[in-house]
Amino acid sequence: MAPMQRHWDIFCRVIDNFGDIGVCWRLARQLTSEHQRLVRLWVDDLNSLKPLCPEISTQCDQQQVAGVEIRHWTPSSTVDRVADVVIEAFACDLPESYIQRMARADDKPCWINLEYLTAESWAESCHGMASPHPCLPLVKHFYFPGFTERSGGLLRENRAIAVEPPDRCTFNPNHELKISLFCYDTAPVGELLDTLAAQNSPIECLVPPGKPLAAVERHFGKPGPWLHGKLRITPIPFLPLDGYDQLLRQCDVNFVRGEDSFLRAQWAGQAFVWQIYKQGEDAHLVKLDAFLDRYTAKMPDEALKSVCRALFHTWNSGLQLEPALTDFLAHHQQIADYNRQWRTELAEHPDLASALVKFCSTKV
Ligand code: TRH
Repeated sequence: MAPMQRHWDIFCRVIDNFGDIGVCWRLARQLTSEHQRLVRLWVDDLNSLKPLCPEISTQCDQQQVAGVEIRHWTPSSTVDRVADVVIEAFACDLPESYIQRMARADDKPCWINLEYLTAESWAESCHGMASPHPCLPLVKHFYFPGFTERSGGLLRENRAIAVEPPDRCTFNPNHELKISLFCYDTAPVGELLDTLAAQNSPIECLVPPGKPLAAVERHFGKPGPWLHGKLRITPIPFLPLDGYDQLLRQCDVNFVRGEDSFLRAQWAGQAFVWQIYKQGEDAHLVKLDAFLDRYTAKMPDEALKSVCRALFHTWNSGLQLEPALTDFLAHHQQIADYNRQWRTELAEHPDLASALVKFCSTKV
């Protein structure tokens, strides 16, 4: 039987925003709480972790939070030991000294490059591929999260689907539609707000700080909160990770972005709209369509598919948002019903942390 692989090191370099650290922090916490691993999370930017996890001190190079040992990763960080499993998140390049230590270890660690999530089918063919080091006795494996059993799974803590979104049968006809808005500054936010304001029913739009709030402020030219027709727009604080997950469950429609909030919106089981992270040569548009193909495949009718596709496309292109959004709002309850079925189907596959633990145990 394979040894337990108790010690895990996760290395995270923050490129921008919060997704890189959001994914790594979730994984570190889950490996600790659900798999009893001893995890060190090496992160080069504690300031990016702080909003998600306010308990940390940005002044402290080594601290324990939620059972995870958080290390500030700097060029001068010294490494006292190598772990049994080493996760290099998003090809962040491990320190050379660490790689040398891995190569000298009697029991070579399992070295994983954790890739970004994509629904594209090539990722399934590359999942698990081995890449021998050109000159050291080490092998790195590529680990691709994904939506099917042929991939590395999706990050999903036990509690992610243990809590149901509020039961919509209890909604009354005067229900004020609640929307959360997490997006990049390239999103057509002005058109979104004008279209929401033109709806017949009352709507509240909750806006976290950073790019979403800046876009709203640009549109109105003054600080909020704002009242625009029947639309109330309320700035909210950046919530700790679990609080944000809860907010997504409580909103009827969630605008999400990047990777981690995009996935959380799917566990929340409410209607959602995704602004994908832009890549060179419009590679993100292929990724967007790959997701839409999988996600809409089992929708009950073609009309609903078109409604979702249209809004995802216009939200990302910035063109012709108004008709697509109006249609989407008219169908949001049907979309939420479908999303509950979608999340149940996704949850039938092993989650990423469990699949990763299993995968690593076979690579010793
Ligand atoms: O912030 P993002 O755009 O992050 C990323 C990075 O930019 C990364 O470089 C890129 O490659 C990747 O996207 C695709 O979006 P994301 O992934 O949704 O990360 C946001 C995190 O912030 C997520 O973990 C949820 C968390 N969050 C909170 O904890 N509280 C909040 O109030 C909000 C709005 C978000």
